[in-house]
Amino acid sequence: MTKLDTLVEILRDAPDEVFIQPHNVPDPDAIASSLGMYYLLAQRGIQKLAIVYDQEIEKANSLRMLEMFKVPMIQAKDALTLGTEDWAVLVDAQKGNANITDLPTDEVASIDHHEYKGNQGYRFEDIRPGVGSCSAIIAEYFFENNIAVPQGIATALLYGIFMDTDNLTRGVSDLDVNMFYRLYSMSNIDMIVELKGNDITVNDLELYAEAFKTVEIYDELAFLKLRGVNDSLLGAAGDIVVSVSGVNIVIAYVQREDGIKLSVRSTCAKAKANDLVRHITGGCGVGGGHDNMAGGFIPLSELHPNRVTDTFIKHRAISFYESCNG
Ligand SMILES: [Mn+2]
Repeated sequence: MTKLDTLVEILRDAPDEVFIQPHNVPDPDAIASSLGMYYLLAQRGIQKLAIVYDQEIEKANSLRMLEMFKVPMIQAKDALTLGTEDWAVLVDAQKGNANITDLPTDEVASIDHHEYKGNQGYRFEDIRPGVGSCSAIIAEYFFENNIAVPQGIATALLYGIFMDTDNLTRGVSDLDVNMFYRLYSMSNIDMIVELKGNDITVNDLELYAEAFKTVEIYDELAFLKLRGVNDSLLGAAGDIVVSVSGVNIVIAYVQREDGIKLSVRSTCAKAKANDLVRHITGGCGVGGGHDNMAGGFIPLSELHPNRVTDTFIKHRAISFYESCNG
């Protein structure tokens, strides 16, 4: 029995609908994984199936993906039939993480590549933190079960692997490379070219321009502050700054109404992104992720009124960095 067989067998007992749910503000890897999982489950006869996500899709390439691949995703607020009798299969996400809304559904399964959050009582879990993308895990489900991958889905999964591994350079595992290789010949590369040409909007460009002016460098560390609500740009802006010669660690953050959202990048083995973000948010927020990329959040209520946020973040990051060098 394959993993997919096991999952399908469990889902056959679903009392009502089965919702596939990626993390909030879905990125290309989350969208591709949801689409792949939707196809697999539909193909295996699971009916009453939908993809639901919370919040907004912000990035231009993610929005373009929805159109190009006709991804049947709906926002949680529009999922009128969603209720406690329904089941959810989480993809590219785990229950209890700061990046996913706990909807009324019963989360019966998780397929993910983020840091393991511990036993959350799923009936099925396939969580592989060593893999660079969730798309690679979903692609393996197709091949393991000899299910032909339609061109659109192959292309979406290829793009998901591409984006989450920063063009096969970040946190790449053998599985990412093998799946990339197998999907490549089935994919439509013109579509990838088009997606790459839809990375950012004109409005994003303005936010980037403003954010890059805030960059402060301290040795291998760089700080970047973004304005505005579109916090999905955080990681992308961080990726650009980490490519600056001499910079190996980036702390990008945005002050929102409800708190501070952080995104960390590191190409430095001794100062890992997940350890750094946990150090910054220690005792006042949540943080986690991979060695190379991580994220965190500090709620407004935890922010000390007499401590300037920028200074607080810089102080914590620098003290962590110095301790790694010490
Ligand atoms: Mn992912």
